[in-house]
Amino acid sequence: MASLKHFERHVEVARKIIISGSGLWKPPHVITNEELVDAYNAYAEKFNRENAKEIEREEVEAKPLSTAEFIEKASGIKARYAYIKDGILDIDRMRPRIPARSEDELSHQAEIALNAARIALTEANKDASEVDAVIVSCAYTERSYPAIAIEVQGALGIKGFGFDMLVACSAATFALQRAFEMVSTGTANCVLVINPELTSPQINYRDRDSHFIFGDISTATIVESDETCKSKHSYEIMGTKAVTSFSNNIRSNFGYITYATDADPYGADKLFHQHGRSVFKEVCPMAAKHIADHLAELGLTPDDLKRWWLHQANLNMNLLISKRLLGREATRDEAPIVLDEYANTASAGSLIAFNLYHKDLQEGDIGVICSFGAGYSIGSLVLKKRAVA
Ligand code: CO8
Repeated sequence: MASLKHFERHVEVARKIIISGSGLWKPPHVITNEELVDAYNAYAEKFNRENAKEIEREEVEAKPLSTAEFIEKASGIKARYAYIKDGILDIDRMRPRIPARSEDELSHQAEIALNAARIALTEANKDASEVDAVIVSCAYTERSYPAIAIEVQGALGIKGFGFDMLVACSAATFALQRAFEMVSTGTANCVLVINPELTSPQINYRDRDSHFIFGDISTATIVESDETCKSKHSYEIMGTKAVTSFSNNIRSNFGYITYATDADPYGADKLFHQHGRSVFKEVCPMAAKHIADHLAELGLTPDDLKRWWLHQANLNMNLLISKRLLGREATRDEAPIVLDEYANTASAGSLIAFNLYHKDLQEGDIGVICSFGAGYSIGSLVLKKRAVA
């Protein structure tokens, strides 16, 4: 025990762990609320026409209509990016038409992972040869193995190791915590963490309650020590904190067991579904307490934060969380919102906010990256800006 303490102290003194670069890649296609609602409503009206008799006999429930006004007011979302738009708005399909790729081709998810990774490497002023571990962490991977991370590692010519991990909305923060630990203990010197959130294939565009929530995106982050860091903008990771608590309120039952259970592999329960109101009510206090506890452990208070890079699921959730902690709603400058343009991008949301809103911070400014969502899972990293090089 004594030697472990000594080791921890030694690590603390010897190496500061740094976020030295980040990358954000946006898909080329945008879908506005209006486009999505028009397609959903055309589908719902067709369904209701075709099932008019059953609906009248109360054997089938009529599909309710969606509105763009509701979506923006309830969530703050105005649009989202789509990796492939073709097929999503086709009311006879309502899912993207993603071309299958052969085993000899780069996979879709590795491609978008690489797009963000290359930007992060440039921002960190790093060559791929200086990276020695790759983590691909997101809500879904398009296959079980070989890991997408190893495919990316191969494409970039990185020596070392890579692995995939899934933690739904907290995949990015949990992976950054693993990277922090790896660099702290010396199992890796420079870790590339990538979040290729290809959510569109898992969205039920026929479900009025959730058809608007998600968008596709890819983010990447470089974690290394101050000894190797040579980037202009860098952040010391002051501390990390993770918590999970089981809940059925957000689920996707898609999985390899379906082949053996004879369940419908394309059933609605295999796609994303949730009890959104319950999630809202339960997760906001959990996330607020989590941030308060994490700051207290570091001898800080919410007033010490210059920036809140919060998970981007719902504008009203973020306002409520900041109000609980500050006694007032955080301003957009303090807690940037990217939901209007990007929608909910699963684990990447807080990292999009970080990518877009960090360079203006001054040396010594403190911020928190915090994710919250399915699991439930909550993850945070408290960062301190270093001198601009
Ligand atoms: N248009 C018009 N009206 C609607 C619509 C719509 N599209 N949808 C619902 N309504 C109606 C409802 O029927 C209801 O009507 P009534 O009052 O007559 O019953 C009324 O509007 C209010 O409905 P809700 O109470 O459901 O509305 P909310 O104010 O709660 O807003 C939200 C719904 C926006 C979903 C909100 O509850 C929310 O954002 N909750 C938080 C959810 C959350 O954070 N979830 C995390 C999910 S992400 C995650 O964990 C990662 C998963 C992995 C990624 C998955 C990729 C696919």
